[in-house]
Amino acid sequence: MARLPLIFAPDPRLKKVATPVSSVDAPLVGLIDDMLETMYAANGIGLAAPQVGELQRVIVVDIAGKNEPPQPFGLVNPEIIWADDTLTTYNEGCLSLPEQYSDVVRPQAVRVRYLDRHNQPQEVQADGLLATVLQHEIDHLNGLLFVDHISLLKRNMILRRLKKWKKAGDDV
Ligand code: GNR
Ligand code: NI
Repeated sequence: MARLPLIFAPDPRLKKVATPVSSVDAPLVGLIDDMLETMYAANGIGLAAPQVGELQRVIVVDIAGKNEPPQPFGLVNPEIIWADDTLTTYNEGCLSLPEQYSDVVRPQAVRVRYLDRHNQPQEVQADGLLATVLQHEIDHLNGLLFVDHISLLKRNMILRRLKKWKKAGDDV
């Protein structure tokens, strides 16, 4: 397993539509495990392959709390096949937009079809935080960030703050 370097907005790779995986093979399982390691190291609860520069339709999630056993989840070619009409608001963050947060409105529950690490089709129905994170990660596969769901004013504010954050880091 290896930790992969994260990329940050406005990297153009974060705006691309990722390619479907044709079959889940050993190298792809390796990518899933490296993404899980990268997510845990960054204290994230989700990670999409484009965030490590891999334009493939692969996401990982683990929303288990600090004092719970880990629940690693790898989803390949995830697809939302049902979304609740009821919406919910969550204060979202993103490893590609470090230290920036905003309320985002999304369906409060979704059903997702995907391939697991054994190349088997699976479905998961989720609500609450897991539903939010699954939608956030699937957005990444379609070139969308959480800031694409908020007002232009708030988006520009966040992108401007991020530029400052990057500059401060470069100066160290
Ligand atoms: O770690 C993360 N936390 C989070 C909090 C609220 C809504 C979504 C997320 S996902 C984010 C990790 C990430 O950027 N995944 O793409
Ligand atoms: Ni993200």
